[in-house]
Amino acid sequence: TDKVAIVTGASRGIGRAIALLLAMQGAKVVCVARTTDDLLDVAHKINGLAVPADISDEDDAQNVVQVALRHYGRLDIIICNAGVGSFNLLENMAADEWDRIFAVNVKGTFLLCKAAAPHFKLQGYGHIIGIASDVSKRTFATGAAYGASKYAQDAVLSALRKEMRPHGVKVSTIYPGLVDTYFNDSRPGSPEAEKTHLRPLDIAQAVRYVLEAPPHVVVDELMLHPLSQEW
Ligand code: NJP
Repeated sequence: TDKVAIVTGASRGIGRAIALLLAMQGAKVVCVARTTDDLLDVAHKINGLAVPADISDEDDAQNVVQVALRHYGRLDIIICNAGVGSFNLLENMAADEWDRIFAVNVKGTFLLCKAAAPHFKLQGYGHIIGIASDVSKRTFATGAAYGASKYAQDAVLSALRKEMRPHGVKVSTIYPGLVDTYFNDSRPGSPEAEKTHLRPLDIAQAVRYVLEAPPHVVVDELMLHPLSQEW
C-alpha cells in the first residue's frame, strides 16, 4: 500500500513492533516518541520519518500531523499507542504521578485524535487505532491511576467512534493483556516473560487484522491475552 501511518510510542515495545510491521507491508510510517536516539534507530530501519514529540503537548501533537501531511502529502492511519504506567496503593500514589499518567494516556490520545480528525473528516476516510488495555475494562489493587487513565482513554475513543462513523472514518480499540515490553521500567526478553506475556508482534498482528477489514467493516474492539493470564 501507499498508506501513511502515524505511530506514537514507536521507539520501543508495542509501538516499535507496529511501526516495523506496517512498514513491512508497504506503509510509510511517521514514528513518534520523546527520545530522539531510539526513534531515529527505528525510523532508519524502516525508511520512515522520525518526529520527536511529547504527545501530551498540543503543539507537538498538531505538529506531528502537519509534518506527516507535508512530508508524504497524505494521512491514512493514526495509532495512539504511547502510554505510561506505574503502580502503587492509592494512598501512596503521588498526585503528580497521577497527572503524568493521565497526561500521556488520556490527553495524549485526545490531542492526536483532535489533530487528525478534521483532516480525516474532510477526506472521508481514515483509521484511528487506540492501544488501550484489558484494564480499560477491569480494576485491580495498585492500579487506580493507570486503570482510571485506561478507562478514560477507552471512553475518548468510544465517543470519537460515534463522531467519526458518519464521515466514513473508522475508530478501533485494541485491549492487550500483559505484553513483554519496557513498560513500567521492565526489561523485555526474560525466559519467564516468554511464558507469561504476549509479545509486541502479537499486538502488531492484531493491528494488521483490524486494518485489513474490508471497507464496509469496522472492528470496534479487540481484546487479546496470553493464554496463561487469568484476568
Ligand atoms: O511500553 P514501552 P509498551 N510522548 O514503555 C513512548 C499499553 N499496554 O509498548 O517518549 C510520546 O515499551 C515511549 O518513548 P519515550 C500501554 O498502556 C501495555 O508496553 O522516548 N511518546 C515508548 O516509545 C501503552 O499505551 C501493556 O519514552 C511517549 C512508548 O511510548 C501501550 O501499550 C499492557 C510519551 C512506550 O513503550 C504501549 O506500551 C496493556 C509521550 N509523552 C497495555 N510517553 C504491557 N506492556 O503489558 C511515552 O494492557 N512515550
